[in-house]
Amino acid sequence: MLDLLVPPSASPQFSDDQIASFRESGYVVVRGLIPPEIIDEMRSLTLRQLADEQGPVEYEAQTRYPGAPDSLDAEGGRTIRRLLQAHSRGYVFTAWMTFPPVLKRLQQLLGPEVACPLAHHNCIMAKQPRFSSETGWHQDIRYWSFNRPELVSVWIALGQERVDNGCLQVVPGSHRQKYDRSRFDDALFFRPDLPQNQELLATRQFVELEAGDVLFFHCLTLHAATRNYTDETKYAAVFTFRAGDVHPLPGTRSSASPEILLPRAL
Ligand SMILES: O=C(O)CCC(=O)C(=O)O
Repeated sequence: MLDLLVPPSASPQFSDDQIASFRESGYVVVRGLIPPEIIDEMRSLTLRQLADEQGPVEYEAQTRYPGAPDSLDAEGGRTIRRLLQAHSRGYVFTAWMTFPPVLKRLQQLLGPEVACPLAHHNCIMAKQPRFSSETGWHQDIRYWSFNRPELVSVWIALGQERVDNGCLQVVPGSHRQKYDRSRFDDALFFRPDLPQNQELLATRQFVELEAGDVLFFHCLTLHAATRNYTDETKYAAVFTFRAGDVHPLPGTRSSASPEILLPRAL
């Protein structure tokens, strides 16, 4: 059982400036939010399950992202990109959500009732050196179906995230703009070939992280990442959260899986 007591050094909640920055930019980073013992356990489970190819997984070839092998049988096609269903892989992938400095921050962004849909993210991203692909510019909400686009994703770095190993890139303030459908391609990636889009993408920021750092980002924030150009795999655990009055639409993939309801704020 993990000891989730707040270490004396941990700041218990977002400052007003951090909340304002999240509302303005669509993301905020908290350094060292997740204690090392939680990160170590997440990382060792990840390494073991990756080595055992413990399913369910998504392979590089299945992403169909630029640079991915053409098929599962092509060289590198069965390189694991995502360990899916993180919550089923070890209690640590659930326990961290009730770590008070995390729960409090989720409630500051989403209100007193927070739920974690298991249908989206809920995975460990692995970006392996020999075979990894480019994730194009997108908003996470594109394949999700909720009554309001008010969800926050949480990206937990399980090791260093740098420009050269394919850290996340985000466009500050992109969650506050409305975009014509024509600015996205058929797969709902934001088209980097359009001059109007290029102007916006030129303002991107690279989100470099250390193990235990956490990126909170809005489901409408445009983000992307390159492949991993180093010789070490990059790992991150990623989950999404919704407010109490944001509901998955019936009959969609978003409502097809259960959710974890987090303890309510008093
Ligand atoms: O690490 C990456 O390639 C980004 C993944 C991503 O943005 C996503 O799965 O929504």
